[in-house]
Amino acid sequence: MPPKILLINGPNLNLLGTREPGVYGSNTLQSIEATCRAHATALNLELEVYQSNHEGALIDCIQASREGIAFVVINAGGLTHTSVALRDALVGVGVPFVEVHISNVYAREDFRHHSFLSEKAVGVVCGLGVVGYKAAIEVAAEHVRSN
Ligand code: CA2
Repeated sequence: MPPKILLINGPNLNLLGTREPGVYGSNTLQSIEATCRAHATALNLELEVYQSNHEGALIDCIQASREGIAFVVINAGGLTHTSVALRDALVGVGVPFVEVHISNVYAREDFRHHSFLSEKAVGVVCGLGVVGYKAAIEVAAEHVRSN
């Protein structure tokens, strides 16, 4: 059985491809998930995907990842900049994770420059669009093979 990794997308990322293409590109969340699944399969990983607009649901999903998930790739959306609870969940389950942002958060408003997750992440990718998700999956592949 290939190792399982989990891709989590947070609030409003279900709107990808419908609005703000100048900031977030024109790919839908479904197409990003399909691209990530194909990339994971090519790296002999199984990919589960989850998106929610609700902080508590995201925390439940992270807690459930204790069972059988080797690595998490997460774009927590706006909760990145506000949620101690999401950080606590990620630290609490102890599953290694990479933080992804489609846009370059450092080229945007100051409030996007701080992340409650980064300090606990294996690494952070931002500003690379879909490529950033693919890079995070490659990091997951390396990580599960070397740990
Ligand atoms: O760049 C990213 O991936 C973000 O995580 C996206 C979040 C934002 O709050 C973070 O600062 C950076 C927002 C997601 C909203 O996505 C939309 C997509 C299309 C249309 C409207 C919103």
